[in-house]
Amino acid sequence: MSAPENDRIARLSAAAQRIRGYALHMGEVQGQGYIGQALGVADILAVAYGDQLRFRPEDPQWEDRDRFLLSIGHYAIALYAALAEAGTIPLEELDSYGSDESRLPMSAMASYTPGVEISGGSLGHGLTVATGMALGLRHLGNPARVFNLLSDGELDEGSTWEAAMACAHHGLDNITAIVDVNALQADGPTAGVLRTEPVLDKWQAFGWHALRVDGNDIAALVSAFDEIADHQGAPSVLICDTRIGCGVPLLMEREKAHFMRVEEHEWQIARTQLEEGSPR
Ligand SMILES: Cc1ncc(C[n+]2csc(CCOP(=O)(O)OP(=O)(O)O)c2C)c(N)n1
Ligand SMILES: [Mg+2]
Repeated sequence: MSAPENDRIARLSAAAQRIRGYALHMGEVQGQGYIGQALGVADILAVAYGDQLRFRPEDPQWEDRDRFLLSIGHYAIALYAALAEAGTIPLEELDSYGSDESRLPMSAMASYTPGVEISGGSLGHGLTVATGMALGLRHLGNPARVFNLLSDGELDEGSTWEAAMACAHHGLDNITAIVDVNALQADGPTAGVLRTEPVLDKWQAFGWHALRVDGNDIAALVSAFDEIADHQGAPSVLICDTRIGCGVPLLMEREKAHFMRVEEHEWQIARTQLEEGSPR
């Protein structure tokens, strides 16, 4: 790898670790939350916000911005951490996470938070909204791109596949779906709730340019996103296999990881493990 490329990976890896740190901090404010997912998608968000998206942190409504749509409202903690790293949300504001007067509710809501494009909660709607936005931008001749981060649980929803068909039909190459395959849902392992594999083949069959990478490998993410940015004529999907709790072994080992409660004495252990750069 060339020296500038090494620098790029090192810079994004450091950003991902800070995003993990911010997520842990917010988790500690509430004592619980969707912390495992945030640690799992931190690398994806670091590359998206630190390398791929065109946006102005001080002007979240800039009309030429690339749109990043989080359809999984419960991953809000991950998005706030990324927006703090990007400079859209002041770092001090993370202390208010989840409190009554806060702009940072536990489930993402567009009207509350700068940089949050859509409200989440009801799963399976992000890609439908993204489709409309991508069509609208193309109609206006606006070169901005639309990214949608969705979960493997959202692949259970018919609306996701309806949108997938529409994107391919309209040749929306300004749209990139990112699927967080953490192999988990609220009711247990994805494979047991509703089998979604082979995920790559399904998106390809729906007419998408589809890639699959280790979603906790920054170098792999960067090269996949670069390839997608150059791809024309069809929508792209980046399927990311991620590890819940990545970077913090204590939390990776939790049995029921969908919603984590972390004991008071465990936060220090989690922080230390993250700072030590524990094996992932
Ligand atoms: C339409 C809809 N159905 C059900 C739910 C309840 N629900 C909340 S989170 C969740 C799990 C979905 O899977 P995924 O997003 O992959 O979960 P995770 O990886 O965070 O465990 C479910 C079913 C919902 N929010 N929306
Ligand atoms: Mg999941």
